[in-house]
Amino acid sequence: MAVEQYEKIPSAVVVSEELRRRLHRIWETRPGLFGWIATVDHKTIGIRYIVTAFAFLVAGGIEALIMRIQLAGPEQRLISPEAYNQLFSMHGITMIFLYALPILSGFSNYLFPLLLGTRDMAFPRLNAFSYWVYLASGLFMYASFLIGQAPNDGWFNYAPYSLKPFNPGLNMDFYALGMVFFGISTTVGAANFVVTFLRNRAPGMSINRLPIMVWGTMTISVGILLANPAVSLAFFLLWMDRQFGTHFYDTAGGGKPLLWQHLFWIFAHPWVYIIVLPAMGMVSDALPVFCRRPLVAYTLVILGTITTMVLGFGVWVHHMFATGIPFLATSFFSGASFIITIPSAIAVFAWIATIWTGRVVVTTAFLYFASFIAMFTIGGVSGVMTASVPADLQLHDTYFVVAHIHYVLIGINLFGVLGAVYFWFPKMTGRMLGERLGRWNFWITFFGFNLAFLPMHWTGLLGMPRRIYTYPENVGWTSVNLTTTIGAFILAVGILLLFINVLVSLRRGAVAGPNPWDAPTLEWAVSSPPPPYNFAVIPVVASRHPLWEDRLEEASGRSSIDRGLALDHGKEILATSVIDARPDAVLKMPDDNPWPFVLTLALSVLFTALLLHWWIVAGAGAAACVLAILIWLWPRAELGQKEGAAYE
Ligand code: HEM
Ligand SMILES: [Cu+2]
Repeated sequence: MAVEQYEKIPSAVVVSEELRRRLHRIWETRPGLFGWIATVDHKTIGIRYIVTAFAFLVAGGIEALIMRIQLAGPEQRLISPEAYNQLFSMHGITMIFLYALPILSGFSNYLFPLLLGTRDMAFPRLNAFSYWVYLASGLFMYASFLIGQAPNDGWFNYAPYSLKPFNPGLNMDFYALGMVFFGISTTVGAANFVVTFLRNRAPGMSINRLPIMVWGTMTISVGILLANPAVSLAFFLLWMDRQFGTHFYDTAGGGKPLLWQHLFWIFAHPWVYIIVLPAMGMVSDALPVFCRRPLVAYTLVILGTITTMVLGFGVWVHHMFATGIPFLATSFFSGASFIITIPSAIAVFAWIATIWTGRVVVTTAFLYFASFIAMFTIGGVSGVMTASVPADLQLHDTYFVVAHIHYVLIGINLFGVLGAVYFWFPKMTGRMLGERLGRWNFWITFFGFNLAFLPMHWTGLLGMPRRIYTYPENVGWTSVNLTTTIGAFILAVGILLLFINVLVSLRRGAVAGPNPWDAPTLEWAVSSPPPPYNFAVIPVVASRHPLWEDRLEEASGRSSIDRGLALDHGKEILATSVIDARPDAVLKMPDDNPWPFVLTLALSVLFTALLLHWWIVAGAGAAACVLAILIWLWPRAELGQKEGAAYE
């Protein structure tokens, strides 16, 4: 719909203080404990996700540092082999599940409605629920440390070592049930992103005008919905094997350990793209701001994002080259793994071209994004090396692979996220992060990371297997390991500086104003931090860069930000059509609601009881869940939907 047409709508109003006050009253979360538990504000939930994910990053980081002290020299006896097993397993689980995805969900939750020009996510209560379940399932898995029985078979948890005869404690049960629990959070979260993407955009924000991170999150959300069932099933079957003596994975009863590997990796390879694509999206949106030009090859980058996700479902067997599967299968999956580098390379070239043809403003955020590109490339190249079967048979289960995963995960996820923190912190808090401390933070993190992980490629080539708690003196692994340990501590100091910067800037940072970076997208059109209702009137979008329309020629008209629909008869947002974002209907949004929290408590009781075999309590927990869902979903008169006829 053209903006001109939209402006003729009789009900469009100009923003006024009166309107702002009214919207504030409608959208504000109630104060006190009730409001804290019951809030459904996507901004609060987003920040909770980010803070919690950083807390888990610190936990996972401490686990890593303990491992690195143990590995600093040969024949050390700081921790027992069993403790080492639990540490590397919880480290991987924490980083992959409790940090890497949730941190991105945090940014997406905070930013989605702001980027899309709306007032909340499609399902605000589900959003609160997905956060609470994430927190509860994370604490559930971490509770295993309290009884000294944390998961101890690595994050990929191969059978048969995970089966009862070899692993009689509760370790595996914590992981198995914890992952089924956690899967609830990611599934409902993903559904929420998909629907918000499809139906809750500002009028005129057609799908070719969306920020890339929105596309990235949408793509991985579909990926999560397809991948998650495999892992929930895998862990459920494992739990059955362990509790009830079924034989899915156990060879003695005719089961197949390889079934585990297939189910796990058909989930987990897509997952590694799931935890990087939104970070790539954030860089695609934020990097161009510091190059003072739009991203090069917008459409190709989006197609590359989608292609990566689709191909990501067809390469899982490259984790299983060493299992003795038929030659034909290895060739196919090797080929597929080579092909998947093409769409990622497109993004890399697009970023480089954007820097190349832009006018670069060097900030801490920019430094993170630029180094992200370099490390992405290093991690990508070591990945292609392992995609070749003969090379992989040498490299498999050595430290080379550990170097590779850290280059991609820290390089893409962590560095992208750190840049994003510098970029969006002003929006979230109203204050700038200190640039001076920022430079220290960046250079120390960057140096520490590379000092730790670059030599690790050699550690692997020298033949050091991963997941060993110590090594003998005369095999030539000592100096590389010592270097890695020193690098790891420097990296930790770098991250610490970020936290210091955040704490200092929250109090004393320069006041940001709505758009400190002179950025083009809608979140920068509102105050920092944004008011509870985000936009006083629903904006109308005429181009991909609404705030740069005065200097770019791409817009057919002008976006309208202070004149539009007020939607102030209660908590209301606009539903728009899937492709062109034409207004469809006015949706009534739910108020603060404690039931997502209560349902999470009931689920926690259920899972804890299953863990401890308290079957009666488990039954009660399940009944409580049903009850909580019923109350939550009970139809209420005030939550209706108004037909949008008046807006056509
Ligand atoms: C302070 C930074 C970090 C250090 C020093 C570090 C160090 C380590 C070490 C020593 C291992 C165990 C290797 C072994 O014995 O096999 C490991 C494994 C692993 N790390 Fe990290 N790591 C760090 C950050 C991260 C991050 C940010 C991620 C992901 C986002 C990550 C993901 C993994 C994974 C998936 C494994 C494999 C676990 C397994 O074998 O089951 N790490 N890391
Ligand atoms: Cu893979």
